[in-house]
Amino acid sequence: MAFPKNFLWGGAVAAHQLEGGWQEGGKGVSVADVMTAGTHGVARKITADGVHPGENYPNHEAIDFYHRFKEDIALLGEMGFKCFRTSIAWTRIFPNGDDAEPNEEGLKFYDEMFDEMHRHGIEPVITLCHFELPLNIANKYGGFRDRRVVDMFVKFAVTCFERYKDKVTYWMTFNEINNQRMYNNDFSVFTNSGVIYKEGENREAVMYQVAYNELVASAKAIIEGHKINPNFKIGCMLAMSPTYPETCRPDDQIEALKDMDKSFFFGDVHVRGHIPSYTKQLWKNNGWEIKTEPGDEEILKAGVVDYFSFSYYMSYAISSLKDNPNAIKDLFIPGVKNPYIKASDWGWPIDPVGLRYMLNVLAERYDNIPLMISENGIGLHEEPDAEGKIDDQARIEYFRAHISEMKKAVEIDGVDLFAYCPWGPIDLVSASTGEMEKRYGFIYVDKNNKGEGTLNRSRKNSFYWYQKVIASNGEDLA
Ligand code: BGP
Repeated sequence: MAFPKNFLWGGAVAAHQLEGGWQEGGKGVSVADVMTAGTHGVARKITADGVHPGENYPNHEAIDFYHRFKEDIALLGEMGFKCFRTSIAWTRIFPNGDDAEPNEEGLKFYDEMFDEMHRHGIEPVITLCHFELPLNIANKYGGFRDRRVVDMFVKFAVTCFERYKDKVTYWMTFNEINNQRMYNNDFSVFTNSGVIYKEGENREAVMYQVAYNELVASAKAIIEGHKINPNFKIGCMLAMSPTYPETCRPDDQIEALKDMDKSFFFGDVHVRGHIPSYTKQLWKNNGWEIKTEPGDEEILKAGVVDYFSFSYYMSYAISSLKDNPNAIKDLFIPGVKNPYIKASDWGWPIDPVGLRYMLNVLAERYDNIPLMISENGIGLHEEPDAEGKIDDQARIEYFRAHISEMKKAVEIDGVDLFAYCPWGPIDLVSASTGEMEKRYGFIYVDKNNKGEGTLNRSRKNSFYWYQKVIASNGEDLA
């Protein structure tokens, strides 16, 4: 058998993409609540000054998990989930981020949710900050530009650790913390760090400052978490897409190496506990003074992660040639088109072998650290047929190919993989486009991009397929 007996098969979501109830239970407004719906190629609008009448804010209701979590968790239980990754909306606990006391109603909500998971034998895997910072932190403090926000995050983390210390073992600090490496993209710094750029400032330097502050915040939270419960497993979460050189042209190798370093910076600090020399050199070459505080070095060193988790959706290809005709013009996909692989309807390259490659790279770089695939999946256009059935063969094929590669990484390459959480086991709001119709689920939710629909849930064909995969511990992929 390739996978260990206690392998955690599950799925992953984030609070803002499925809960809804954006003004219920004392919840404050988050950065996700002021993002309108976009479409492929049209970025979501950020209305940081508040909610504008007449705009469509898909996260306000999302799929109403806030009221339906029992029914939804029962469906995940029926599929045989061993774990379920979701996040705690910071604004349910500290509505403004800088509140003196936590909101008891918000804390109770997650108590009930975690109890419900345990009733179904599902282990919660909890992200503390998944693109849903309190909007007040973005507007009043400039997000993580302000060092005081580090302590606000740590206070939030400690509140959660203390409250749920007997219900949650697996934690992660910041979701896809390395997305902001694409510093020119307004979406990533806003969702990662609550940052809105100012006219004329050096975006890359700002990004490194906020990233630095977040890495310190993460390390501090990990140190505190281990004091609260030494059995906690606290990890990081990065979006890991291998960057391949377009050709064997030596300059393409350098481009690919430098591109991967932008992500490894985050992973290296999380795992190795210090700023890597190549990043220090980059800061020096550019004359950027990243503000640090006395004691930070010790904090980074002590607050290293227990495991490394990553999302895997695609690989990139990169070229050293300027004006390369194969260049991809997409907000989220750098580089050039890879002629050897196909892409999804949203242009996301589909590369199962890249997953095995990434697992190997991480295992080798970080001395076989325990790994979790905390997201993986494909967004598809889907509609029920006349009998209400959804035959999502393309999803089954996507997962079959990815799990097969993951199996090779475990069985042949010996990587220490302990969990697999496909993204969006139930249809939810897309993070990048705000669409409902970019569907990832094994479970269909009746709601369209305009927000119309009954919100009824139904099982797609992949529901039964994944159920079988879990029951056979990954042996039966037929
Ligand atoms: C990751 C995020 C998720 C999620 C997923 C799919 O970047 O961590 O929140 O949404 O990607 O992306 P999308 O929803 O844009 O298709």
